[in-house]
This record gives sequence, structure tokens and C-alpha cells, in this order.
Amino acid sequence: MVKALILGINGQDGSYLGELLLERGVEVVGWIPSSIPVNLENIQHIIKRIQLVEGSLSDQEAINACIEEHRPDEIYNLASPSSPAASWDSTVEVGDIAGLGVARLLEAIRVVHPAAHYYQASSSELFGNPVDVPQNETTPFQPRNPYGIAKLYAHWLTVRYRQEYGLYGVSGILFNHESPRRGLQFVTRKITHTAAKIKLGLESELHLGNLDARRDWGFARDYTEAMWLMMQQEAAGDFVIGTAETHSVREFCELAFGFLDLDYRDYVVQDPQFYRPLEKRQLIADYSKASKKLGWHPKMKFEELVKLMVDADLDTLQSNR
Ligand code: GDR
Repeated sequence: MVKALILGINGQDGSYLGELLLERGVEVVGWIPSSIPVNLENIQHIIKRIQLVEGSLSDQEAINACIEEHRPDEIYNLASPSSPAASWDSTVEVGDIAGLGVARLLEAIRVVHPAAHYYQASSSELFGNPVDVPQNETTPFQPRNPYGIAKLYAHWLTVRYRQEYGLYGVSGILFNHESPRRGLQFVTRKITHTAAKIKLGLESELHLGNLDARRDWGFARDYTEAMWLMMQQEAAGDFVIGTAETHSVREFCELAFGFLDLDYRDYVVQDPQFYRPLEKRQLIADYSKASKKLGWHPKMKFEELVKLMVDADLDTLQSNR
């Protein structure tokens, strides 16, 4: 039986990946952080079928002990602070977990269990203000915030440990991926959750930053399928994962409110506290390598994703009334 360790199993991606691996008959060990309060809501439905371990990515001994005890065939590192904007308030912590945490993990794998396959959660934030449009695996990186910079360190370390030590390490350069399990601090879920509240009379306005900001948004569950595929190849490699489409925050609002028979212009307030500088060039994925080598394609369309998220928020809010 294949055994997998998912670091960050309680997050959006970790929980979808946990489900996917269980469906495929994989034994799942989930690592959750010991140092911060943990919300287990996303994994309530599978919690009896997985084994949980607590630890910190700043603790080399805990990482070594976990890998020594479980000797997982596959290790998925999805444990990281995930907000690029908020990373300006926690540069050192983000560097320690998203950057050095990966150094500790790779060292543990190298020393304790070099046969393990390792997945590193990289991000389109590596591209920053991208040099080329669309972006693929050869596009130069120029991250612009502490999160992207820590992720770049982790990405290169994964690549170099593969080349230098022959470890099976892959880096998934994932563009934005969303779902009903997305944190409320991210713009998509902030929109669907607040729009649903407005529909139910629980809120009157939605404060957003730049409505012209554009992103390549896909469905998180589709992206965990790509993670799994990357780990099953004969040779390890890095892959860009996205939809090859971009949409603006405005379009997202228009659709989300539209599904609730509301006009976003009546409720959305542009608020400077949420403004970020716009990218000079668009972030948009060229996932042709993944499509060719992994046979991977995003399954869910943008409109379906918005609808799924709006419906889920409306359902939850109504059932909690
Ligand atoms: P991002 O996601 O920074 O791309 O990182 P986020 O949803 O926060 O921002 C997307 C775009 O929306 C614009 N925006 C707002 N964003 C937020 N959060 N709140 C607002 O009110 C708002 N108004 C407009 C932003 O300016 C931005 O352009 C996500 C995370 O999942 C990372 O972990 C991951 O690496 C990248 O995606 C790929």
C-alpha cells in the first residue's frame, strides 16, 4: 500500500488532496501545525480515515522523526503561509516556514528517506511582474513580496536537490486555485461569501481593492489531481498549472452577484485599504507541458467555479441561520 504524508492537510489543497489519495487507496498521514490554532473543518469528513501528526516546519527534529516513523512513499508539502499581501507583515516567519522549512524537509528526506517522492507547492507569485505572457516553466522569476521570495528559495532548492542528490523532487507552479474551502481573506471567497450574506440581508456592502486586477483562476480540486500526476512520473520535473484564461475581479463580482440576481454595482465599494499595485503584465498560465506530459487539463470552467462557490456559501449561511 502506498503511503503519503500531506503537510498542511487541513488547508484547501491538503483536504482535496487527502480525499483524492484516499479514493486511490493510499494510506494518508496528515501533518498539521503545532504552533498555531488549527481549523479542522475541511477534513472533518475524512478525519477518521487519516492519521494526524502535529509539528512545526521550524523543528528539524520533529520533521526527521515524522519521516523516520512513517517512511512515506510520497510527501506533499502544502504547509505554508499563503497570503502574498499579508507576507509583508511577517517576512521572517514566512521565510522560516515557506523557505527554510523546505530546506529542513529536503534535508530530512536526503538523510532519512531519500527514496521518497517530494512535491513542493510553488506558485505563480514566483513570476511577480512577469517578463513573458503567458508564463511557462522557462519564464524568468522575479517575485515581488516576501511570500514569493521565500517560495523562490524553496523552488530552487527542490530543483537543485533533484539535480545534485538525485532526489525525486517536483515543483508545481500553480496559478490561483479556488473552491468553497478557500480562506475568506482571498478575493474570490470574500466575494462569494459576502454576496451570499448580502442576498440573505446579513451584510450591505462588499469592500474590495482594485476591480481591474486579473488572475488565472482554476478549481483547487482539479489542481490536486495535477499534483498527484506529477508524483507518478518516471522522472521528476516542474510543471506550470493553470487554466490559460484570465478574468478580472470585476468579472468575478458580476457573475457571483448575477447568480444571486443582484447587481454588484449596487453593493461593491472600492476601498483603498485593499488596493495593491497592478501587475504590469498579466499572470496567465501556459500549461502545455502539463497537458503534454501529464495529460492534465483543468476540468472546471470559470463560470462553473463561481457558481459552485456562491451556491456553497449560500447553503452554509442558510443552514446556519
Ligand atoms: P493572490 O490572491 O494574492 O493572487 O494569491 P488574492 O485572492 O488575495 O488576490 C487576487 C487578486 O485580487 C485583487 N483584489 C483583492 N484581493 C484580496 N485578497 N482582497 C480584496 O479586497 C481585493 N480586491 C482586489 C488582488 O489585488 C489580486 O490582484 C493567491 C494565494 O493563494 C497564493 O498563496 C498563491 O501562491 C497565489 O494565489 C497563486
